[in-house]
Amino acid sequence: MRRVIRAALLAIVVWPAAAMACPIEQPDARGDRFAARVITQPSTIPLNAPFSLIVEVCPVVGDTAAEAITLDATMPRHRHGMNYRPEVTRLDDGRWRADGFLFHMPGAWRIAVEVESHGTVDRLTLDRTVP
Ligand SMILES: [Cu+2]
Repeated sequence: MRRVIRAALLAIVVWPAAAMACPIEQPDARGDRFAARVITQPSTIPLNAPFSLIVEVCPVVGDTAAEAITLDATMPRHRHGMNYRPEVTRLDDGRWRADGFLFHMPGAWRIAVEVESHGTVDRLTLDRTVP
């Protein structure tokens, strides 16, 4: 009896990961193992004012779900990053919200999404320009 219950619990725990084939048709960023859709709030990134990101991540290889993500941004041409560290919170399976992004200069920025899964990190990047 106990074994049956354990098997049932395992099925419940494993099911969401197995069900997560990548639903993102046009990802904003793509790595070796994961793809992401990144929505900024507001949709136009403001200069020198905080904004948020909604990040949806799904596997493009296999069906291993993302366990955690780390977000950062840099200006590659200027070789510097942000002066603030965004706070990332998990919304539900495969979705995160990041608050406290702030781009203090106009120009080309690169947002990096590092996706952790089973002890590995997949790095995805997307470029955005702040007018
Ligand atoms: Cu700069």
